[in-house]
Amino acid sequence: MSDLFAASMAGQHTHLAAQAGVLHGFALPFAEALLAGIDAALAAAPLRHLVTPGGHVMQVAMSNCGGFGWVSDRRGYRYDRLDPQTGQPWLAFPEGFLQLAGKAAAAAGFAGYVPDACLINRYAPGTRLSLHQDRDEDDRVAPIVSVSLGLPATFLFGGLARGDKPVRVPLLHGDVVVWGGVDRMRFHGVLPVMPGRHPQLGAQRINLTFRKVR
Ligand SMILES: O=C(O)CCC(=O)C(=O)O
Ligand SMILES: [Mn+2]
Repeated sequence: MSDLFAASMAGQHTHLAAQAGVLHGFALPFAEALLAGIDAALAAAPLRHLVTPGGHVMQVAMSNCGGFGWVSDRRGYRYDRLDPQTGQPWLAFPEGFLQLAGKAAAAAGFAGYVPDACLINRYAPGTRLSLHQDRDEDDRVAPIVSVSLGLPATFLFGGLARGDKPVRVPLLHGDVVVWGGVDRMRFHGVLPVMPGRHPQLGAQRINLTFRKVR
């Protein structure tokens, strides 16, 4: 997609469902702060490929910041206050993270959003994320605020049943997807990221998903 297209979409919202939508370009004013924060978070807790309970190595490389981090191993999926790899707490939300998440949630109709976790996902070209629900959080109503940085991607946004046919949502650097309330438990995923180079991030897509765990 061209820069012209990206610029023409910035500031627009795409409605996905009653309580879900895309805020095009919403994170662009925060991009510099987000990239600095991601560097700091990854210096404390390097990206790693987690193992699923079934023994598969995940394609997406992951880390976390905030009060809780999402982790997976042979024992299951869960949130942990400590990085199992270092035994240390995850880096507290860097500058700008809570502000962006709160403003994006408010723009999508969820006032007063205060997340306590941020999963950092790194997609190399060819990497996908299969359809799933975010279901390890105690709070199943507060929104997920999902920020796209770097290479474009196609987000799949499905229904409340795994078999519901998902819509394909093109996402660019700076786009934010928000889903909560009655749409909080919708299935979603990401198609394989196409090869390319992003001016700031190079050959990768980074996604931040903010969640309210407790
Ligand atoms: O990368 C994305 O856009 C979605 C990530 C996601 O669904 C997750 O981390 O649970
Ligand atoms: Mn998810």
